[in-house]
Amino acid sequence: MAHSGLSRAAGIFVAPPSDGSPARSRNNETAQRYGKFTMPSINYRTREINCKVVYVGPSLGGKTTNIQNIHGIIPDQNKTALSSIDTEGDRTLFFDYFSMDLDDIAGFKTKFLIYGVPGQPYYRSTRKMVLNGVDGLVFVADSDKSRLQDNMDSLEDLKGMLKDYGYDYSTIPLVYQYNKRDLFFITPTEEFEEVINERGCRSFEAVAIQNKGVVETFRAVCAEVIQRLNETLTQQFGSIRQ
Ligand SMILES: Nc1nc2c(ncn2[C@@H]2O[C@H](COP(=O)(O)OP(=O)(O)OP(=O)(O)O)[C@@H](O)[C@H]2O)c(=O)[nH]1
Ligand SMILES: [Mg+2]
Repeated sequence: MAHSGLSRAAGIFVAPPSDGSPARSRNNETAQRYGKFTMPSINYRTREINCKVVYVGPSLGGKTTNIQNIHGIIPDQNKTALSSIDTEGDRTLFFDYFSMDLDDIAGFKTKFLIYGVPGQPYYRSTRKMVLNGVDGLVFVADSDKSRLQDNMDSLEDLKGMLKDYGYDYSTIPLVYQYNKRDLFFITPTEEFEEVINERGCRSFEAVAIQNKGVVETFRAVCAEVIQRLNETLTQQFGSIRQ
Protein backbone atom coordinates (compact mmCIF):
# COMPACT_ATOMS: atom_id res chain seq x y z
CA MET A 1 0.00 0.00 0.00
CA ALA A 2 1.39 3.41 -0.94
CA HIS A 3 0.93 6.17 1.57
CA SER A 4 3.11 9.10 0.72
CA GLY A 5 2.24 12.79 1.02
CA LEU A 6 0.46 13.91 4.14
CA SER A 7 -0.01 10.49 5.69
CA ARG A 8 3.62 9.45 5.32
CA ALA A 9 5.02 12.90 6.13
CA ALA A 10 3.08 12.94 9.37
CA GLY A 11 3.95 9.31 10.10
CA ILE A 12 0.36 8.72 10.94
CA PHE A 13 -0.73 5.50 9.28
CA VAL A 14 -0.40 2.76 11.86
CA ALA A 15 -2.48 -0.39 11.51
CA PRO A 16 -3.31 -1.93 14.88
CA PRO A 17 -2.84 -5.71 14.96
CA SER A 18 -5.88 -7.89 14.47
CA ASP A 19 -6.87 -9.84 17.57
CA GLY A 20 -8.32 -12.62 15.42
CA SER A 21 -11.86 -12.33 16.84
CA PRO A 22 -14.86 -12.23 14.47
CA ALA A 23 -15.62 -8.87 12.83
CA ARG A 24 -19.06 -8.60 14.43
CA SER A 25 -17.84 -8.93 17.98
CA ARG A 26 -14.98 -6.52 17.29
CA ASN A 27 -17.49 -4.00 15.98
CA ASN A 28 -19.50 -4.35 19.16
CA GLU A 29 -16.40 -3.86 21.25
CA THR A 30 -15.57 -0.63 19.44
CA ALA A 31 -19.14 0.59 19.75
CA GLN A 32 -18.94 -0.05 23.49
CA ARG A 33 -15.64 1.77 23.69
CA TYR A 34 -16.70 4.89 21.79
CA GLY A 35 -20.47 4.98 22.30
CA LYS A 36 -22.21 5.95 19.07
CA PHE A 37 -19.08 6.87 17.20
CA THR A 38 -18.78 8.75 13.98
CA MET A 39 -17.23 6.80 11.17
CA PRO A 40 -15.71 7.93 7.87
CA SER A 41 -18.08 7.27 5.00
CA ILE A 42 -16.84 4.14 3.22
CA ASN A 43 -18.24 3.28 -0.21
CA TYR A 44 -17.37 -0.36 -0.86
CA ARG A 45 -18.65 -0.32 -4.44
CA THR A 46 -16.48 2.60 -5.61
CA ARG A 47 -13.82 1.81 -2.97
CA GLU A 48 -13.77 5.37 -1.67
CA ILE A 49 -13.43 6.74 1.84
CA ASN A 50 -14.38 10.29 2.80
CA CYS A 51 -13.20 11.71 6.13
CA LYS A 52 -14.87 14.91 7.30
CA VAL A 53 -12.83 17.35 9.40
CA VAL A 54 -14.61 20.42 10.78
CA TYR A 55 -13.02 23.58 12.21
CA VAL A 56 -15.18 24.97 15.02
CA GLY A 57 -14.82 27.69 17.64
CA PRO A 58 -15.95 31.24 18.39
CA SER A 59 -16.49 33.82 15.68
CA LEU A 60 -13.33 35.66 14.59
CA GLY A 61 -11.15 33.03 16.28
CA GLY A 62 -9.30 32.22 13.05
CA LYS A 63 -11.03 29.15 11.52
CA THR A 64 -11.17 30.58 8.00
CA THR A 65 -7.56 31.82 8.27
CA ASN A 66 -6.43 28.28 9.19
CA ILE A 67 -8.34 26.74 6.30
CA GLN A 68 -7.05 29.29 3.78
CA ASN A 69 -3.48 28.61 4.85
CA ILE A 70 -3.84 24.84 4.65
CA HIS A 71 -5.50 25.12 1.28
CA GLY A 72 -2.60 27.31 0.14
CA ILE A 73 0.05 24.68 0.79
CA ILE A 74 -1.66 21.67 -0.80
CA PRO A 75 -0.63 21.04 -4.42
CA ASP A 76 -3.30 22.03 -6.97
CA GLN A 77 -3.68 18.51 -8.32
CA ASN A 78 -4.69 17.22 -4.87
CA LYS A 79 -7.40 19.72 -3.94
CA THR A 80 -10.62 21.38 -5.01
CA ALA A 81 -11.05 25.16 -4.99
CA LEU A 82 -11.76 26.71 -1.59
CA SER A 83 -15.33 27.86 -1.33
CA SER A 84 -16.01 30.51 1.30
CA ILE A 85 -18.98 32.83 1.60
CA ASP A 86 -18.12 35.82 3.76
CA THR A 87 -19.59 39.14 4.73
CA GLU A 88 -17.51 42.22 4.04
CA GLY A 89 -16.17 42.05 7.57
CA ASP A 90 -14.60 38.63 6.86
CA ARG A 91 -17.09 36.66 8.92
CA THR A 92 -18.18 33.38 7.48
CA LEU A 93 -21.84 33.45 6.49
CA PHE A 94 -22.30 29.89 5.36
CA PHE A 95 -19.27 27.60 5.65
CA ASP A 96 -15.76 27.17 4.23
CA TYR A 97 -15.08 23.99 2.29
CA PHE A 98 -12.54 22.20 0.17
CA SER A 99 -11.56 18.58 -0.35
CA MET A 100 -8.14 17.05 -0.50
CA ASP A 101 -7.05 13.70 -1.99
CA LEU A 102 -4.88 11.43 0.10
CA ASP A 103 -3.13 8.29 -1.07
CA ASP A 104 -5.01 5.02 -1.10
CA ILE A 105 -5.58 3.40 2.26
CA ALA A 106 -6.05 -0.38 2.13
CA GLY A 107 -7.01 -0.07 -1.55
CA PHE A 108 -9.58 2.66 -0.91
CA LYS A 109 -9.25 6.08 -2.55
CA THR A 110 -9.25 8.42 0.44
CA LYS A 111 -10.36 12.03 0.61
CA PHE A 112 -10.42 14.54 3.42
CA LEU A 113 -13.30 17.02 3.34
CA ILE A 114 -12.37 20.17 5.25
CA TYR A 115 -15.09 22.44 6.60
CA GLY A 116 -15.11 25.63 8.68
CA VAL A 117 -18.34 26.62 10.39
CA PRO A 118 -19.58 30.19 10.90
CA GLY A 119 -18.80 31.01 14.53
CA GLN A 120 -21.40 33.67 15.17
CA PRO A 121 -24.12 32.48 17.59
CA TYR A 122 -26.82 33.45 15.05
CA TYR A 123 -25.69 30.76 12.57
CA ARG A 124 -26.23 27.78 14.86
CA SER A 125 -28.40 25.89 12.39
CA THR A 126 -25.70 26.10 9.70
CA ARG A 127 -23.08 24.96 12.21
CA LYS A 128 -25.21 22.03 13.18
CA MET A 129 -25.80 21.02 9.58
CA VAL A 130 -22.05 21.08 8.87
CA LEU A 131 -21.37 18.89 11.93
CA ASN A 132 -23.53 16.09 10.60
CA GLY A 133 -21.25 13.13 9.86
CA VAL A 134 -18.13 14.77 11.32
CA ASP A 135 -15.10 12.49 11.78
CA GLY A 136 -12.67 14.91 13.40
CA LEU A 137 -12.74 18.37 14.96
CA VAL A 138 -10.36 21.27 15.40
CA PHE A 139 -11.51 23.68 18.08
CA VAL A 140 -9.89 27.06 17.30
CA ALA A 141 -9.91 29.17 20.47
CA ASP A 142 -9.29 32.92 20.43
CA SER A 143 -6.44 33.74 22.84
CA ASP A 144 -7.60 37.37 23.21
CA LYS A 145 -8.12 37.55 26.98
CA SER A 146 -11.46 39.32 26.62
CA ARG A 147 -12.83 36.34 24.66
CA LEU A 148 -12.36 33.55 27.19
CA GLN A 149 -16.09 33.34 27.88
CA ASP A 150 -16.84 33.29 24.13
CA ASN A 151 -14.51 30.30 23.79
CA MET A 152 -16.27 28.51 26.63
CA ASP A 153 -19.71 29.31 25.22
CA SER A 154 -18.65 28.04 21.82
CA LEU A 155 -17.40 24.78 23.33
CA GLU A 156 -20.70 24.29 25.20
CA ASP A 157 -22.58 25.00 21.96
CA LEU A 158 -20.46 22.35 20.22
CA LYS A 159 -21.08 19.78 22.94
CA GLY A 160 -24.84 20.39 22.69
CA MET A 161 -24.88 19.91 18.93
CA LEU A 162 -22.79 16.73 19.09
CA LYS A 163 -25.14 15.40 21.74
CA ASP A 164 -28.15 16.16 19.54
CA TYR A 165 -26.60 13.93 16.87
CA GLY A 166 -25.78 11.24 19.42
CA TYR A 167 -22.01 11.73 18.98
CA ASP A 168 -19.78 11.33 22.00
CA TYR A 169 -17.77 14.49 22.73
CA SER A 170 -15.49 12.58 25.06
CA THR A 171 -14.20 10.22 22.34
CA ILE A 172 -14.57 11.97 18.98
CA PRO A 173 -11.17 12.74 17.34
CA LEU A 174 -10.43 16.31 18.42
CA VAL A 175 -7.52 18.73 18.74
CA TYR A 176 -7.49 22.23 20.20
CA GLN A 177 -5.71 25.24 18.81
CA TYR A 178 -5.04 28.34 20.92
CA ASN A 179 -4.80 30.94 18.18
CA LYS A 180 -3.71 34.60 18.16
CA ARG A 181 -0.73 34.09 20.47
CA ASP A 182 0.69 37.29 18.93
CA LEU A 183 -1.78 39.47 20.86
CA PHE A 184 -0.64 41.30 23.98
CA PHE A 185 -3.34 40.36 26.49
CA ILE A 186 -3.86 36.64 26.12
CA THR A 187 -5.31 33.76 28.08
CA PRO A 188 -2.39 31.70 29.42
CA THR A 189 -2.08 28.28 27.81
CA GLU A 190 -2.31 26.63 31.24
CA GLU A 191 -5.71 28.25 31.76
CA PHE A 192 -6.92 27.03 28.36
CA GLU A 193 -5.72 23.57 29.22
CA GLU A 194 -7.87 23.65 32.33
CA VAL A 195 -11.07 25.23 31.06
CA ILE A 196 -11.09 24.15 27.40
CA ASN A 197 -8.96 21.02 27.13
CA GLU A 198 -10.75 19.01 29.78
CA ARG A 199 -10.32 15.88 27.66
CA GLY A 200 -6.53 16.18 27.62
CA CYS A 201 -6.36 16.10 23.81
CA ARG A 202 -3.41 17.36 21.81
CA SER A 203 -3.31 21.16 21.72
CA PHE A 204 -1.31 23.73 19.77
CA GLU A 205 -0.47 27.39 20.17
CA ALA A 206 -0.84 29.24 16.87
CA VAL A 207 -0.62 32.54 15.07
CA ALA A 208 -2.73 31.63 12.07
CA ILE A 209 -2.17 34.97 10.30
CA GLN A 210 1.56 34.15 10.29
CA ASN A 211 0.89 30.50 9.41
CA LYS A 212 2.37 29.37 12.73
CA GLY A 213 0.90 26.22 14.28
CA VAL A 214 -1.56 25.78 11.41
CA VAL A 215 -0.03 22.76 9.69
CA GLU A 216 0.86 21.12 13.02
CA THR A 217 -2.78 21.37 14.11
CA PHE A 218 -4.04 20.00 10.82
CA ARG A 219 -1.62 17.08 10.84
CA ALA A 220 -2.67 16.20 14.36
CA VAL A 221 -6.37 16.04 13.54
CA CYS A 222 -5.69 14.03 10.38
CA ALA A 223 -3.62 11.61 12.45
CA GLU A 224 -6.48 11.18 14.92
CA VAL A 225 -9.00 10.58 12.15
CA ILE A 226 -6.77 8.11 10.30
CA GLN A 227 -6.10 6.21 13.48
CA ARG A 228 -9.85 5.85 14.04
CA LEU A 229 -10.30 4.85 10.39
CA ASN A 230 -7.59 2.25 10.83
CA GLU A 231 -9.39 0.78 13.81
CA THR A 232 -12.63 0.70 11.85
CA LEU A 233 -11.09 -0.98 8.81
CA THR A 234 -9.22 -3.44 10.98
CA GLN A 235 -12.45 -4.47 12.68
CA GLN A 236 -14.08 -5.03 9.34
CA PHE A 237 -11.28 -6.73 7.44
CA GLY A 238 -8.88 -8.00 10.10
CA SER A 239 -5.33 -6.70 10.01
CA ILE A 240 -4.47 -4.32 7.18
CA ARG A 241 -1.50 -5.30 5.07
CA GLN A 242 0.95 -2.41 4.77
N1 LIG B 1 -3.78 39.00 15.55
C1 LIG B 1 -4.21 37.90 14.93
N2 LIG B 1 -5.30 37.96 14.15
C2 LIG B 1 -5.71 36.81 13.55
C3 LIG B 1 -5.05 35.57 13.74
N3 LIG B 1 -5.71 34.63 13.02
C4 LIG B 1 -6.73 35.25 12.43
N4 LIG B 1 -6.73 36.58 12.73
C5 LIG B 1 -7.66 37.62 12.27
O1 LIG B 1 -8.88 37.44 12.96
C6 LIG B 1 -9.97 37.82 12.10
C7 LIG B 1 -10.96 36.68 12.03
O2 LIG B 1 -10.34 35.56 11.42
P1 LIG B 1 -11.21 34.46 10.66
O3 LIG B 1 -10.28 33.42 10.19
O4 LIG B 1 -12.08 35.10 9.63
O5 LIG B 1 -12.12 33.95 11.87
P2 LIG B 1 -13.30 32.86 11.86
O6 LIG B 1 -13.09 32.00 13.04
O7 LIG B 1 -13.37 32.20 10.52
O8 LIG B 1 -14.58 33.79 12.09
P3 LIG B 1 -16.13 33.46 11.70
O9 LIG B 1 -16.14 33.11 10.25
O10 LIG B 1 -16.89 34.70 12.01
O11 LIG B 1 -16.55 32.33 12.58
C8 LIG B 1 -9.35 38.17 10.74
O12 LIG B 1 -9.21 39.58 10.67
C9 LIG B 1 -7.99 37.48 10.80
O13 LIG B 1 -7.02 38.13 10.01
C10 LIG B 1 -3.89 35.54 14.56
O14 LIG B 1 -3.24 34.52 14.78
N5 LIG B 1 -3.54 36.73 15.16
MG1 LIG C 1 -14.82 32.10 9.12
